[in-house]
Amino acid sequence: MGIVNVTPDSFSDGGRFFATDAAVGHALELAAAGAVALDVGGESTRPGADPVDVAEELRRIVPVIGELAAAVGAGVAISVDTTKPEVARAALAAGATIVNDVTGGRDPELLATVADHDAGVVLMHMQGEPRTMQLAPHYDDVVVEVGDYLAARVDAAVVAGIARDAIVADPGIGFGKTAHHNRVLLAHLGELAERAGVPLLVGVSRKRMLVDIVGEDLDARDDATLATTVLAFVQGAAIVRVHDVSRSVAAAAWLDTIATNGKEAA
Ligand code: PMM
Repeated sequence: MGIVNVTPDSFSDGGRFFATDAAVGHALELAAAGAVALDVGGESTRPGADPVDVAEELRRIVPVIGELAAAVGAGVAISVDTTKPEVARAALAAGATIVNDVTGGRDPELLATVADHDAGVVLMHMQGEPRTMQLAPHYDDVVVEVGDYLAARVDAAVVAGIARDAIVADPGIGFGKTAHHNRVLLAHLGELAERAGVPLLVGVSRKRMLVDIVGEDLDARDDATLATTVLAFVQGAAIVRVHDVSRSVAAAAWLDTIATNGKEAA
């Protein structure tokens, strides 16, 4: 899944793709690089970010989604990264087929909207909310708590009328978690997927936990992202959400080749 942030304050691309044309052009490059989904977001969820109102979020993303829906082939899905039912509804009407909700469908109206449109949904775990989530994250057992939370959100989505095979769960790396919590979750993706009962999506791309290891340099951050992509796939994740799609697509192909050759040799 390629990340298309249509925000002036995104921490990772500095708002370079704020204009509609630039966002569409960037998204099409990600599709050409092999993305199977394009995740279009108009509200930054980075720690401490200010909320954006519905009208502004719609103004940012609906034209981008409309243009992308007309331009991409059937093999590429458009996802909208939003927590607001009104925005989800407009995005689905404009051609998106997936809603990526970092609040895990806390708003029942969002789940009902996804069900009404027969759309897919990504349900992410977040402790607290973006403005305050990094102040004092606490878990007694982060794998059990995040896994059981995801399972409960999946159940809520199914009760709302969303098909189980249209649901993906996400442990929410960096969302109300310390560096230690993030690392424990990444080391237990298989157990998390089992607890959640649906495939997992993992987003680590260019995040603070990598900056803490390799520094601010973008190339180094993308190399470190690649390491987490490989880790995520080896641990059984189904989808990674990344800025640099071509690196992750290449790594996934190499991983497949190596794993297949290994099985043939055995
Ligand atoms: N991370 C961000 C935004 N949306 N959605 C999902 N499902 N998972 C994530 O990890 C996630 C997300 C923040 O990162 P960005 O500003 O680079 O998009």
